[in-house]
Amino acid sequence: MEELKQIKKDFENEIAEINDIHNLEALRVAYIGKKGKLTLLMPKIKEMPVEQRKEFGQTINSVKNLIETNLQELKEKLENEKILNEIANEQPIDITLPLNIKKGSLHPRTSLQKEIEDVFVSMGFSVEDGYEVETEYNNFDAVNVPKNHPARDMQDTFWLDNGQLLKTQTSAAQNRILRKYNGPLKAIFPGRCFRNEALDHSHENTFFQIEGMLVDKNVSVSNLIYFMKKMLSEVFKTDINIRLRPGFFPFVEPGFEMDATCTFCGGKGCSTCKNSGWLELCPCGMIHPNVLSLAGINPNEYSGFAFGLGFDRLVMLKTGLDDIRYLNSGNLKVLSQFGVKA
Ligand code: FA5
Repeated sequence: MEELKQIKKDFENEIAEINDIHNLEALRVAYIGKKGKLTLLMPKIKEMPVEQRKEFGQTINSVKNLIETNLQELKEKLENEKILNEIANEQPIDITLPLNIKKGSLHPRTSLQKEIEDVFVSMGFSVEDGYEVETEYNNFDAVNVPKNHPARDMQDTFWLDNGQLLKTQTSAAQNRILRKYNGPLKAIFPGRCFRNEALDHSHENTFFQIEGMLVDKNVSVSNLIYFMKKMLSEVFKTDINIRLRPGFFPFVEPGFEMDATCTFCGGKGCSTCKNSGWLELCPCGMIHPNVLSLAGINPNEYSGFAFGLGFDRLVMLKTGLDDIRYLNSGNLKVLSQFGVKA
């Protein structure tokens, strides 16, 4: 019992000196570890006279409890102190400081494309992909422009050595998409087009079109007018009127040029619309029966409309940019004025 009392006393003296977690662990091992002072006393119970065992057993247990409780309390205290210390020494963060991070923005073409896609998707259209390198068949033959037809000369084509070409129009994807659905479909397919043209403020050799097709039973020109009017009104956030004039494209019959009320003067007449009140926006028409047949769709059962929006020109109208060449220039001074934060 004397030894036990001494152990308790020693422990209390030693723990009072401890101020870090490593020494605390060493103290635990020294007293209640496998070969600790208190642990080694335990077997001695058996050597004692029976009448002393009970008292000794209770005392050794209470000393053990006291040691464990003291160790646990100090451990928690030291751990808390460590955390508070770390917090106190942390570099303060000033959340009011300006961040010197230059964020990019979406190209005006990209943000308008997303807007237009959203409008069409909300009307049940899917958004399809086209290729940039295309076969002569898809770009011309499959859309009813046979070899040696003068209509091929309307588009100055970049030919590749292997006989393929850089697509001159998004219409090059028509055949593939018509085959994919093989019947009713509503799809738009934006894409980059290439023509070997002389450049000016409204002509690029690399430009974008957004093409659309709707195929079903009994589709008429009024469906075409409805969807185009709806799309333009959403994009320009105002009611837009459109009108159709006859236009020739081998893949539509009848074919049209579609004009919209000038977004700058609201139709009154200004320099942008050359005082006509109208802006030429996009060629369109009812899909030619040959185009449907070439894609394996029966033109007696199905009809449809198609349009090919000159997308860069729409971006110019929306942004007020007066030269198409800015759009491919990478000129951040110009482009960042219209960018939508990504
Ligand atoms: C076509 O490309 C037809 N595939 C469009 C079409 C689709 C008609 C479906 C009917 C049905 P066009 O060559 O007119 O048509 O070009 C369409 C639009 O692309 C033009 O109105 C113009 O806005 C734009 N575009 C054409 N060439 C250029 C160019 N070099 N630079 C910028 N935009 C151009």
